[in-house]
Amino acid sequence: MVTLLDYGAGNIRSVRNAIKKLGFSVNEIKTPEDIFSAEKLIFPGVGSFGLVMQRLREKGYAEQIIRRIQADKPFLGICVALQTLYEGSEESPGVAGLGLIPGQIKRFPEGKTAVPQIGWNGITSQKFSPLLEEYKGEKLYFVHSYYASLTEKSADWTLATTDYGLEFVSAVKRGNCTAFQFHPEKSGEAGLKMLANYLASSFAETVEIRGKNNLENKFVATEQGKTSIGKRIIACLDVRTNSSGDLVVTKGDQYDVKDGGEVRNLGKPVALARRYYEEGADEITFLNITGFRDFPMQDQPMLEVLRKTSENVFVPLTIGGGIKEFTDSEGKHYSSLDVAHEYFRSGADKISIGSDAVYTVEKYLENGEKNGCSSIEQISRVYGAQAVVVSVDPRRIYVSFPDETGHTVIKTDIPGPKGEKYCWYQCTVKGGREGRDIDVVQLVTVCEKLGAGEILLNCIDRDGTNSGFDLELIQLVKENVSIPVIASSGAGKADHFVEVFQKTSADAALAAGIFHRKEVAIAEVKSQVKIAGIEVR
Ligand code: 1PR
Repeated sequence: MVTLLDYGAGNIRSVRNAIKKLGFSVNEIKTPEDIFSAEKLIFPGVGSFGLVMQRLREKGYAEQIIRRIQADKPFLGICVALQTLYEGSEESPGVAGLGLIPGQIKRFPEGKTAVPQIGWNGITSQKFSPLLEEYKGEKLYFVHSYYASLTEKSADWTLATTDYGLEFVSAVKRGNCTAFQFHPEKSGEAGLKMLANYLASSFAETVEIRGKNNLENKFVATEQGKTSIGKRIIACLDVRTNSSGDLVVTKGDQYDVKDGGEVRNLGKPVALARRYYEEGADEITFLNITGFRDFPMQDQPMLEVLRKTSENVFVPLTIGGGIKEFTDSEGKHYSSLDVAHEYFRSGADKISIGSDAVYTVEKYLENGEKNGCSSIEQISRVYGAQAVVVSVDPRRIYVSFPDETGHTVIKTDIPGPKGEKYCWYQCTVKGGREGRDIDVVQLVTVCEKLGAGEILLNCIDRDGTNSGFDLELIQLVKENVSIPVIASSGAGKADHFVEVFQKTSADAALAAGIFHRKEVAIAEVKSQVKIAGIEVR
């Protein structure tokens, strides 16, 4: 029996599903004392440092966690849970952490690497832990903007380190208390093995091998002695209801998903997502492409897709479509935070905002200031920037001269229909149906300011064409933001992935059609990318 510390924020469904998958049953905390008395405790930290600490204090959990760790009872913390063991964090100044490990959590410096770190990186072990047994240096999934630094005062806690612009502490351990900065429940088979080790080890065994500092077990992920983040390969499933009322995976050509008036049906969402997980996708994205019309809280099948998918898929899941505030027919108001909460509780790790981000940026540009009320701001404040993706649907607008428009213009190698040598990228809403007077640079820079953690960069001109990614668009966006950028639209062969990573600094590349139609396998993409000397999981 494993006890899960659920304090009501974010996606802990994946941890629960991973434990169940490994054959254990899951118990919930009912009273603060349960934290102390639990046989095995897992604390999956989700949300900002301040929010987590506030919830732990309000519920009377903080003292019990400290008591448990001081009594050396088995404890496994994940992500922000590792950070709460320290004295405080730059993320929430003035909020005290649990204070078991000396030191402050810091923010990754801007400029060197994209922040947040989102993706698969390695770990270098610094001492023995039964939890890392049989770990062969595979990459694990990280998603965070803040890190624990290596200091002399906290050195005896350091179990493993990772490199991301600098070397940081990616796992801590003292006695039976272990915490990981990465997400084992989102790290495929390698992560599940670590969870299995925790669940299988008995308290007595763990105590017995404590103190064994077996550096023979030390491993590093690269020959240079440093770990490095891989470029992510993402499978995307555009989902909508067809005329028979079934929820299907579809795929458009430049956003037109119909053939002879019928919605193209390329498979069932849950089964396809599982296939991509098993074939090695680093992430799965679902886009509810009629989300701008439908309201997700009434669109229960989509929530069910997430719930079912997360039972067997142990890599990150993103869901987009319809994330906005809404008033239902009975006058009940739902904030976009309510909608996002429902998605997170159903198994999503990140939510993706499309149309609503465009409207938000328009208002921001009109007023010149943040109002704190937009979906991006609200969700980012509660769940952290890393949980908020902005999905952009731009299209090229060609001009003959750069000063023909007030928008950011690029000189392009792909001339327009009348031989125009310049273009700007217009943002659209409602699944590309409506163009707005806002360009892609305005959109992404304001979204970053408002708290978005990642950009999913589609391109209507390339979508479904198999002609390769729009490299000019991708590099333009990369040059204007410091958050990670996912290149999307147009992949037609494995070489297109190599090209996008060689010619732009995209952090990930996403494709739909070629995977659905089985034209190229994910493994083939990864092997081509690897042969080109680019790091992948
Ligand atoms: O506006 O917040 O409700 O979100 C709606 C979301 O649905 C947006 O993220 C928008 O991109 C997406 N969407 C809406 N309509 C369509 C459509 O196709 N008719 N899909 C649509 C956008 C782009 C990618 C596609 C890549 C790769 N699809 O999802 O997977 O272009 O395709 P490829 O590899 O086959 O070229 P909101």
